[in-house]
Amino acid sequence: MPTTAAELLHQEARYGASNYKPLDVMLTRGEGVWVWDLDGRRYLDCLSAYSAVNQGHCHPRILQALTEQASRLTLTSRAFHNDQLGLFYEELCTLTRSTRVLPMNSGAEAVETALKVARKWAYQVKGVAPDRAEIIVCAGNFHGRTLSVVSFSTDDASRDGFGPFTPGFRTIPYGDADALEAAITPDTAAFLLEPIQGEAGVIIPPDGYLRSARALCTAYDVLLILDEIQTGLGRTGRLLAEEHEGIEADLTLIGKALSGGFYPVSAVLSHEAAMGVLRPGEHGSTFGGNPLACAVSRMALKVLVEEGMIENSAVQGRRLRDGLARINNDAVREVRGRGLMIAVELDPAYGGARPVCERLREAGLLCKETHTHTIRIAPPLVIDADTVDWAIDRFTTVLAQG
Ligand code: IF1
Repeated sequence: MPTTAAELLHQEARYGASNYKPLDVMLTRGEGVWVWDLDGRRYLDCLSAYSAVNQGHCHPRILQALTEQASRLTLTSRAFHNDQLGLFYEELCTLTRSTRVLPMNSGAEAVETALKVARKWAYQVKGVAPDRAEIIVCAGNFHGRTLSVVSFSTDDASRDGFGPFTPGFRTIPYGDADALEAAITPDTAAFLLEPIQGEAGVIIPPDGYLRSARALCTAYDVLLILDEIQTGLGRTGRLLAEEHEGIEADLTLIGKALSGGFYPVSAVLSHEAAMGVLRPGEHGSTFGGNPLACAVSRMALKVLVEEGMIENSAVQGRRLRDGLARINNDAVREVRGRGLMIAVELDPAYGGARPVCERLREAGLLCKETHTHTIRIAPPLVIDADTVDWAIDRFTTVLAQG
């Protein structure tokens, strides 16, 4: 039975697909904002599994909800009703001011579901001719790894070698409302975007862009689909990032922290007109809406709100961003973000973000680089001020070593 990090790494290399290049750290335990490796070293988790662990690692109340439900009923399939689904539906719709919800598992499945609903809505409600529906997406998007989703990716690594691709998508620059209006045709079903582009490097659109997108989609009868799988559930200091511009999407996608990192759960939130196009047997999933997922998600949402995590994200995010921006080091070109969705962009002359992430690991922080020169910083939303200050201090020291 392999037990050392070296033995476990060998197992991964021998038997696993090589579709990731993880940082050199072998984690074995997590609690709150902290994780521990096999040698007992402690790290501040500044990635939160890409915002799936907003509530902190192994949150005790979510764990209790999981174990209680898991000992009673885990999966029934949707061929039968279960006593958690209706409760999950109502609590999620009430919290997000939605009318309807369709539960899925991964974020990509929620995106695919929204694409299908938008196309069906275009044919049945808007009157677009069969197979002519178009969906507008943004350059720099990240919406998952399924074949239809990578069909409209602008990232070569996500697309190369996976053709032929799903047709019916039109790409425009992110943040450009004029480009959106110019791209809309009578066949346009929907506009899909992230309120803040995560994988692209925490790209925040110009103020008013989401309001303009909302107005244009309303004016031209186009569904506005906001992918809040990463920005949602408190990450940017509001429950949903759309709130920063006071708008409501027609379809909102959530996932990741919807289960607090305990279980793959995603959902498509909608108003009646869009989701109403689906009839029994037209869409589904073996695990979608299962009682274990529902029980875990109900508690994940409950602790997120009851324990003030959303407000804490705003407060500690401001503290962390201001602290990072005050680092007096030419290596830092820009610090940007909303709430605890933060990126530090390094000067290209500094040698890239990956070596900094490796030095940060030695200093006890786990961060992830994106696009060569950018470090993403996204700790769990339960981080406190002392830990924020500790992180700023570590960042300062590590950058000074460069
Ligand atoms: C990986 C990236 C982030 C997402 C948004 C949908 C999905 C994601 C805005 C799909 C998922 C994950 C995927 C994960 C790493 C991570 C990621 F680096 F890949 F791009 F966060 F930025 N919409 N993002 O961020 O959700 O199907 O994964 O549940 O693929 O390594 P999923």
